[in-house]
Amino acid sequence: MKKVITYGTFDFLHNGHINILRRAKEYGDYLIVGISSDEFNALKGKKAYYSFEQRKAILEAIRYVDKVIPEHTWDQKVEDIKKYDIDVFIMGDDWKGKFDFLKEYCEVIYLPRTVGISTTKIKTDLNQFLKNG
Ligand code: C2G
Repeated sequence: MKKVITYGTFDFLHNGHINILRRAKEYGDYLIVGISSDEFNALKGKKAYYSFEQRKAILEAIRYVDKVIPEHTWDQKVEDIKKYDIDVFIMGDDWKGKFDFLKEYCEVIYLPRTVGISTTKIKTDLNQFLKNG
């Protein structure tokens, strides 16, 4: 069984998230997603609207996702890759190059981001919508 892993916050789930999860699954048979804990989000300078538990429940409902694990630190990826016997590590290309050190343990692939959507854009647009009705 070919196993794939990816990581992220996945707040305000949108089509960009779905696109990367769908494409990541195409590289294997089993997709694990490491979801950033609320504490790790703070380290990333992010504050998610949905809690870790909520984001975990949402991700577990997606047909491409086989298992969700917590992401607590930047350094856990090597341990996760070994623990879950991962063949392919996938991230959006906004991270291009940042995880090349994992090539020692598995294939590392950066996929093009989905243009025109982001959690930040959703928040900005929603604010505008609420102001203008
Ligand atoms: N993504 C995408 N297209 C978008 C938005 C996001 O392909 N329009 C991808 C990102 O490239 C990432 C994944 O969706 O691979 C999750 O994005 P975020 O939730 O923003 O995750 P991030 O904060 O980048 O956390 O250790 C890695 C970090 O946890 C990644």
